[in-house]
Amino acid sequence: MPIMQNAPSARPIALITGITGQDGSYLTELLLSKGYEVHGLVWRPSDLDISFIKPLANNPEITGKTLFFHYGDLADGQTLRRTFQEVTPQEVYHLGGQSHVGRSFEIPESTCEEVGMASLRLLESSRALAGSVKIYLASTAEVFGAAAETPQTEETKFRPTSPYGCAKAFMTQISRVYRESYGIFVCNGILYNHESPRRGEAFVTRKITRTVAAIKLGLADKLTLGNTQSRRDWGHAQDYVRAMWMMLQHSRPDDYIVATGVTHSVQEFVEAAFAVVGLPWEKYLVTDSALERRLEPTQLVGNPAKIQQTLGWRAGHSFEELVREMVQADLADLASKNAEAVPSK
Ligand code: NAP
Ligand code: G4F
Repeated sequence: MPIMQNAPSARPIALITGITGQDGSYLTELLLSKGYEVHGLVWRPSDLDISFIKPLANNPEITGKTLFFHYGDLADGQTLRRTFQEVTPQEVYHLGGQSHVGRSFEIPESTCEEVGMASLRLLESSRALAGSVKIYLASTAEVFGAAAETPQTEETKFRPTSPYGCAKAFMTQISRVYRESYGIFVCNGILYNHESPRRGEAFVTRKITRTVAAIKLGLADKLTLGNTQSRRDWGHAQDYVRAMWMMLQHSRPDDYIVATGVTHSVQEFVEAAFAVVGLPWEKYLVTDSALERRLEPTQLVGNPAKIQQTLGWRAGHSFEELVREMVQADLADLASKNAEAVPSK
């Protein structure tokens, strides 16, 4: 995939880190549909071939015209600064970095480096840019961890329970310092779990829908999970990337909770997913304590009143619609891959 430099453009210019991830791919589609020129920081070139950005990256009507890729690691401050200077973005959406909470216990140093220090590097690169740049930072409900109150608001105290949550808390707080000290337009979206057919398979919802689809197609015979009593406030990624864009269109930079305000347990997600394919969950669900985390956040549920009242944001998908969409997408994907694997007579 060639790396393209941007030509002078009348379109608004956005730079996305983590463009190959779940949110990055949906955000790219949203911004392109709004007439933006989109630049994506790609960490590993091979990602373009396997990520959900591939259809756009392979479309000659888009790539090199309104969509451009730049290779760079978030650990590399030089590259980050150079990319900023080449692209001169008006809006930056910083979505890149290790995003798995459980994994952050295994690789705490690199998680804190990618999530915490890389965000500081990005703020420094923005400070060096002449002109105004608006920045979105991907904060998370994990900053609340052992939550001091339920539901959480923008004022709730940070009490993270994972290395990932600590790194995101640092990012959120240092960016507030930069906003107040240097007048940088930076917004933190404190996002609760958001899912879609593009969710990574290591996260519980996609693990469930992928395995349920595989069981339905006769490709698997059990679903093994850790803590099924754990509850999450689950929304749809497409609604949440819309919230990111809305934050940067407002006249004043601020931080916003993005959540549905409703929780479901992992067990409820499992039951809903098996109901889509008409199979009894009791026959297939197995729990394994080795998959449980050392420490879990308690009662993570967000109060989205501020973003609803200030920006007019609303979630557009129900829990049931989300589960159905994910199961059906996995059924279609696995069925087509399976058909490819079996030579036709
Ligand atoms: P994701 O699918 O895991 O995407 C993360 C992206 O970052 C991927 O493109 C990944 O590339 C890239 N990346 C990882 N390490 C990098 C590095 N060192 N340098 C450059 N890029 C790197 O995550 P997501 O669900 O889209 O979430 C987007 C952001 O929102 C993340 O920062 C996440 O922590 C945060 N967030 C997510 C949720 C949620 O429920 N989804 C909620 C709150 C906050 P590879 O694919 O090659 O690893
Ligand atoms: O799907 P999960 O791995 O997501 P988690 O830990 O809530 O983190 C996600 O949401 C955060 C926002 O709240 C983001 F900041 C973060 O980047 C990420 O997107 O786990 C959800 C729950 C946990 O309680 C976990 O213990 O599911 C439980 N679970 C039970 N069995 C499992 C499994 N999680 C995973 N990944 N795999 C299991 O087998």
